[in-house]
Amino acid sequence: MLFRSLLPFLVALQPVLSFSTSEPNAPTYPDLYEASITDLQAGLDAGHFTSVDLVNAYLARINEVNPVLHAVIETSQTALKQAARLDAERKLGKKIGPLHGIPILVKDNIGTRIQDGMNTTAGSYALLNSVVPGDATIIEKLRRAGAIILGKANLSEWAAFGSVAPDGWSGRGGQTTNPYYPGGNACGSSSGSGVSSAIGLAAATLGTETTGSIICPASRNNVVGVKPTVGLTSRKGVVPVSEHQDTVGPLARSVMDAAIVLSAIAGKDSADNYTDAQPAKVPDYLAALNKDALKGARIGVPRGIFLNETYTHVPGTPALADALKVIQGLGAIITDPADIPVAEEILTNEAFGLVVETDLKFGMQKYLASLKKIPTDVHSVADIAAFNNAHPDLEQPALDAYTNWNLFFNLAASMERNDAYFNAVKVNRELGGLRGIDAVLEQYNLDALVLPETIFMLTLAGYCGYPIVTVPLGFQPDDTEPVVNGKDVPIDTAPGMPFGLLFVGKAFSESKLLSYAYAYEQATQTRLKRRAYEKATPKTQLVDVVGKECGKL
Ligand SMILES: *[C@@H]1O[C@H](CO)[C@@H](O)[C@H](O)[C@H]1NC(C)=O
Ligand SMILES: *[C@@H]1O[C@H](CO)[C@@H](O)[C@H](O)[C@H]1NC(C)=O
Ligand SMILES: *[C@@H]1O[C@H](CO)[C@@H](O)[C@H](O)[C@H]1NC(C)=O
Ligand SMILES: CC(=O)N[C@H]1CO[C@H](CO)[C@@H](O)[C@@H]1O
Repeated sequence: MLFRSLLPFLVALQPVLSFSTSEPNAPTYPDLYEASITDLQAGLDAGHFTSVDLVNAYLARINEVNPVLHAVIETSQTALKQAARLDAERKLGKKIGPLHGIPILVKDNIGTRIQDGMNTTAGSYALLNSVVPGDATIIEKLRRAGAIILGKANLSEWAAFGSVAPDGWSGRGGQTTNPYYPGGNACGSSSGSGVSSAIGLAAATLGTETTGSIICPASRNNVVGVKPTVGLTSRKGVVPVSEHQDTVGPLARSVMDAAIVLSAIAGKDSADNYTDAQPAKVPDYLAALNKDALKGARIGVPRGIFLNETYTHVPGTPALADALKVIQGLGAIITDPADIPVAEEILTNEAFGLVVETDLKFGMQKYLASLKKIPTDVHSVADIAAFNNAHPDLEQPALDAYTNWNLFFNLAASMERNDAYFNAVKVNRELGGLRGIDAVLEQYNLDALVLPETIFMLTLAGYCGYPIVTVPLGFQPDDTEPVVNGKDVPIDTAPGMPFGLLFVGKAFSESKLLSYAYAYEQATQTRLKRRAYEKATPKTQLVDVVGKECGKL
């Protein structure tokens, strides 16, 4: 297996903090800010630390920085018990999967069994103490791979498609902020997942995307994000926005970690028939990683509105030229520009709102009907809007810039699955796919597109449910003048704020996209060039917890 053959090499490459060198078998502890899943498995297998130690260390790290960053809403009451059980199994030589004993945080819109003592609320008090029927399918899969579900990450409430609030704000979790600049925007809606992955509050995290909600926070927090093709990962048990666009994927500190987590959560699920469309067998995403993957690859650069400052500010644009040189240096054949003729239609496409709002109405109704108990008695988007209006103290932050509270819920409430809706579904799919991404790949005979993170590409790939992988590209320059858009409004433009590079391809091309991202990552290692600011950097390390009782931390 590639996993095993790479192990010694990777352990040697990663920064390892060694605290004692006097004994021959002295334990070495990976720095939890960077530790990869491979590092952690090596240390766990060698007996240098346990999964209980890992959980204690991550919980302490969360407690340290959460008052500043608000990245986590809740932590599991059973994580230590899960860890102890997995430690005991490891001792007996039983490893149930590649994530055995590895703590993972998941976005708060992903259902977790109530036995763990955690809510599933999408950040809203409207779902506080609601009872889910059980784990979401992807959580079951994580557990089957051995993962410990450590807690729930904060998010833009309702994954940003309910009330209109700042990125990373939820009623229950407060305002998530970026660890690379005080008060910086962590982007959304998987804000807490991006932040937690960035500074090592867990080994990796899960997010969800409808339009940009994995890729933007991954990009803006200096981590790798994978937005899988819609239908690669089951949405059963996930609070929905749009069945046509929603997808669940990993945010992680390396492409390899993202590939390990994606391999664990991908797969068909009879409870989500969109997963019927995926190939019969889940590809081995780890085996696909190859630092020579870009040799001979045909890569196109779509420009036009995607990178035009008249339409959108793209902080990564100045870094693109150097990235293209690297990609070319790795043997790729670059077509630049490889423009997408229909791209400007994004600016006036009314089908998007029609599809997402209609899906939100009916998807939310179905989700709420699946719950075993809802103390607030909300059963529809209209009920949630009414709840928000009745509880402005809980559900409406006092910000001048955000007044149109229930915009999406109000729009959704009157939608119907009529001819206009079904036509809009078709328009979106074709605009993103046949006339969009498929068309440009075919016209220029390309394997993939590459460009800095830009909202319009996230939008286009969202329409047709196509995959994107983002990998760290750079940071806003140190002499950037911070742009403050209002009191308490997260800051987008500031020194040191990260941005990512996107690899975009056709449906179910994740193996290819991951391998290109891996080749680029191995050649550049941009993530390692900068760390979070002091107060956003957790200090607890394994050395502080190994051999100590958690109560003494
Ligand atoms: C949800 O959170 C509340 C308040 O923190 C807590 O009392 C309750 O036990 C949690 N619910 C579940 C199912 O864990
Ligand atoms: C899934 O099943 C529903 C209900 O049977 C059906 O209307 C829908 O077209 C199916 N969707 C897909 C993508 O197979
Ligand atoms: C950006 O778009 C504007 C308006 O369409 C156009 O005038 C301008 O030439 C474009 N800029 C570039 C660099 O293509
Ligand atoms: C785990 C944790 O720190 N949760 C906090 C999340 O944010 C809310 C609102 O700020 C706090 O009340 C929780 O304690």
